Amino acid sequence: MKRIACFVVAVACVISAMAEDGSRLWLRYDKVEKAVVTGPECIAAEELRNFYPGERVNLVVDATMAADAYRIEGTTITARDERGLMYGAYALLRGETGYSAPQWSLRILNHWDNLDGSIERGYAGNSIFWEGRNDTLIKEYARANASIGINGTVLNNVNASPKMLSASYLQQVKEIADILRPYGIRVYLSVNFASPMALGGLATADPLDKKVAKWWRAKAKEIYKLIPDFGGFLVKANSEGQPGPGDYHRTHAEGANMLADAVKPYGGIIMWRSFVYGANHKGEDRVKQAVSEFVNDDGKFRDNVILQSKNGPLDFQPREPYAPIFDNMKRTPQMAELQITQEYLGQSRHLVYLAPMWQEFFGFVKPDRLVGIAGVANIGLDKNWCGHHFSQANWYAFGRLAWNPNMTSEEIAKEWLKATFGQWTMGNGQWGMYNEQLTMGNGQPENATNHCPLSIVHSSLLSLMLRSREACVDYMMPLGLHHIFKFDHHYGPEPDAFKADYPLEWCPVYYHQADSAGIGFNRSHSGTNATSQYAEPYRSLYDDLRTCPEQYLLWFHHVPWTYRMSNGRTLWENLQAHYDHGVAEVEDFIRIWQDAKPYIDEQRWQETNDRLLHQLDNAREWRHTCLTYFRTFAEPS
Ligand code: BDP
Repeated sequence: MKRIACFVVAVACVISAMAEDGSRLWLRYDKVEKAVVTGPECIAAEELRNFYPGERVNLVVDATMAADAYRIEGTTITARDERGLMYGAYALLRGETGYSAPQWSLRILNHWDNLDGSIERGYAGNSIFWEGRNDTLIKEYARANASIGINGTVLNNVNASPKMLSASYLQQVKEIADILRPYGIRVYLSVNFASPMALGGLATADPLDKKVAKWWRAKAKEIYKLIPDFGGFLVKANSEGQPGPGDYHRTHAEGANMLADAVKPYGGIIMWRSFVYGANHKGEDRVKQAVSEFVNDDGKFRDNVILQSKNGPLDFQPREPYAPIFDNMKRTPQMAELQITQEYLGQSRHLVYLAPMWQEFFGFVKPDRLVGIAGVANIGLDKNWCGHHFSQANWYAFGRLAWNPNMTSEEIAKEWLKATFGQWTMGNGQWGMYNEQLTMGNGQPENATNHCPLSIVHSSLLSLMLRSREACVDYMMPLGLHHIFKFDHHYGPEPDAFKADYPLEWCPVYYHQADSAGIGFNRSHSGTNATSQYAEPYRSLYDDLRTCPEQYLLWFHHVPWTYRMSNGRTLWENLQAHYDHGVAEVEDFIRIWQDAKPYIDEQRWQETNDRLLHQLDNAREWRHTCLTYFRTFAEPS
């Protein structure tokens, strides 16, 4: 009886299958034009007047409130200024109440967009900023970011063209900044350290050369004249062929401080990246090099320099232990760089929800140790912005975690699903869709006696998202394996790859070290001793094969194929089981998606389904290629 009742309610709520291309993201409010809004005329007022379904909202300015914070009591929003009111307005539209303040004042997207319009590691079409620039889209982009609290954006690739700082491009930056400003978003630029030579005609870019420092000061002045609230520079120096202070035997601190002095009078900052390897510490285990490179600079940076480091010590792998540089730089403000674009997690072809991965990181590097957060954007000119409809969830999750890293992955996914796919708001505040055949995430048919079917669909999609990252780890590189991707494009497996003319640090065989004795990279005290870079208790925990968490096992240890794992089975058996599980998970995701079909609009359902089918093929390819190759060592004939 209960089932039937739910069915009737839900069917009544199913929307007609209208064409949906995903371009509206999570901002799918119905235009109601109902509320009378009192208070300052601003973005908050505009959004609420258009979309708030209640009768009245009061916007109150209170100068004693913290920056960006808001308080929602009933339908009164209080904040320090219009920006806080704007964040409060989007929160009210989400259904929030109470007080909220962001964890960090720097919540920044990093676009790896090139001036020719292409995007490094972009999987959703060309740049919205360069070449195909589209100001309507840029405004929508600003609004989407504002709705989740993002307040800064770096407009160009860290592998920066010196042309970025030419007068004609700076004029374009000004125009973009003018569009973003009302939404509280500041603009930053990546700079090429050798710009004074390439652009200014100087003979050197030595940071201690007076003419070089003068050139940067003049450039800063020119920028701030155009863009008074310009945020500052992001710098990739002496990394992967980029120029830097090391070219003149200067330290990172000397390089960063020279730039910091140039922007200091205007309140600008320098975000200096620690992603450096292969220069001064060539030959050393790559995951150790950032600490080796930077530890002597600790405490030597100006106070407007922030060291920006990737969450893991290698490079945005599906799973890495946290980067020990966060333990080692004790007197340097630090930011974490997360990658929203799924370079190593199936790009825009796999459904992988990244919030669980980022939360894992915050479990080790507590948010209060950081002064800001950056996310490498996954946005391009594709109709749905991110290539995959579900990749929008990663942009959303980044913003929400940048505001409040204590939110759970589940809370964020629920919010996003509701805003993106939940057009059915039920009277009791529940939302969802109904399908009798739906199964719970674990594949067990749901029992009608304990769940209303509405919540079954809800929990199925939620469960799919929450399991997706672990599934990806399992079918790609379980148990601490890493970087066994195909060369260059990082999509698909190539465990046997070794190219003599490439740096060793780019070769999969260097990372998995499979041989007849076992598999894994010995980074314990008997190996490269990378474990010594960690603070306790992790140093000891990771160093000992018996206490190392199994999810990092092959990251830190070279382990015999016959090694008995905690479940009593051998390493080789476990490795195979992980690959099998990863593939089985994707099969289940497809079942869940099939069952949701009647309740999702046609276009988004079909496009997501096509990608899921492709994901399954790719997951099977990973399993087959990796296990076939590893078997030659584990089970020699
Ligand atoms: C790697 C990317 C490369 C980036 C580099 C970086 O493969 O394209 O330029 O990181 O972060 O993940 O600088």
